[in-house]
Amino acid sequence: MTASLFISDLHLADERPESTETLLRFLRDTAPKAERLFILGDLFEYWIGDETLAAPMPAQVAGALDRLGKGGTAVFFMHGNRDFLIGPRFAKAAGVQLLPDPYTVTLYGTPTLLMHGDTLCTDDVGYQEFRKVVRNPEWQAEFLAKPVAERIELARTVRAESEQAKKVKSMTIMDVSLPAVETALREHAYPRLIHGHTHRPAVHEHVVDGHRCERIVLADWYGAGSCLECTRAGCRSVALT
Ligand code: LP5
Ligand code: MN
Repeated sequence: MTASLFISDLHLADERPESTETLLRFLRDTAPKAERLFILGDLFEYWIGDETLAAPMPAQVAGALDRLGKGGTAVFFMHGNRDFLIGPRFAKAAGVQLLPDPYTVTLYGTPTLLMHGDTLCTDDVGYQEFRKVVRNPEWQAEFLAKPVAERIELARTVRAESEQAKKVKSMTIMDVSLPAVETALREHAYPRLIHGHTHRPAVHEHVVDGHRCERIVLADWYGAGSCLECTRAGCRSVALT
C-alpha cells in the first residue's frame, strides 16, 4: 500500500553512531518503498551552517537522502530548534525540499498539519524569547558570517545554557500547550496534526470546534529509531533496528 513516512528528533551526532547507522539502514531498506519521507526537524544534534557538510557524518547522511530521492521517494525537511540553520546548500546536496513550519499536506484524503512542535510550547516563555532572536534573518546572517570555530563554540555554550535552563522547568511548561494545539488545528487543518520536539510519543485526541482530531507525537531516536507510517488505512508507529 502507498505510504508516507515521518521521522524527527534523531539528534544525529558523532558521539551516537548507532542512530546514524539506523538511519542509513532505514534510508536504504525501508524508505524506498514509500512515496514520501518527511523529516520534521532535529535531524542533527545541532547545525551551525551548511559548512558542516564538509564533515563525514553529515555528508554521508546527505548522500543517502539524495540517493533515496533519486530512487523515487520525495524527501521533505522541516527545521527543528536544533537545525534551523540548515540551508539551501544542504537541501541541494541531500535532494530535499525545505518545508515551512507549519505545513499542511493531504495524506490519502486526510488533511494533516505538520509541525516541528516547538512553537506549540507557548508556556515556555524563555525558549520562545530565545527562538524569536535566533529565527530573525538578520541575526542569522550575522551568525553565519562568523568563523565556523566560533559558531561551534557558541552553539556549545547555548546547548549548555539550555540544559541548565531545562533543569528548573517543569514537564508541563516544556510540553505543548492545549490552546496552541487547538489554535493550530483551527487555523490550518482538521483533523490531524503530526509533530515531534517533545520526545513524548503518543496519539492524543482533541475535539476542536466539534471536530474530532488526532495529534500524533513522534518519538526521538535516543533509545532506538522509529518512524510513523501513514497510509489510506491510517498511521502507525514502526520500530527501526
Ligand atoms: O533542544 P532541547 O530539546 O534540549 O531544548 C529545547 C530548548 N532549547 C533550545 C536550544 C538548543 O538546544 C540549542 C540549539 C543550538 C543551535 C545551534 C545553532 C545556533 C547557535 C546559536 C548561538 C547563539 O532550543 C529549550 C526548551 C526545550 O527545547 C523544551 O521545549 O525548554 O529552551 C531553552 O532551554 C532556552 C532557555 O529557556 C533559554 C536559553 C538561553 C540561552 C542563552 C545563551 C547565552 C549564551 C549566548 C552566547 C551568544
Ligand atoms: Mn526539537
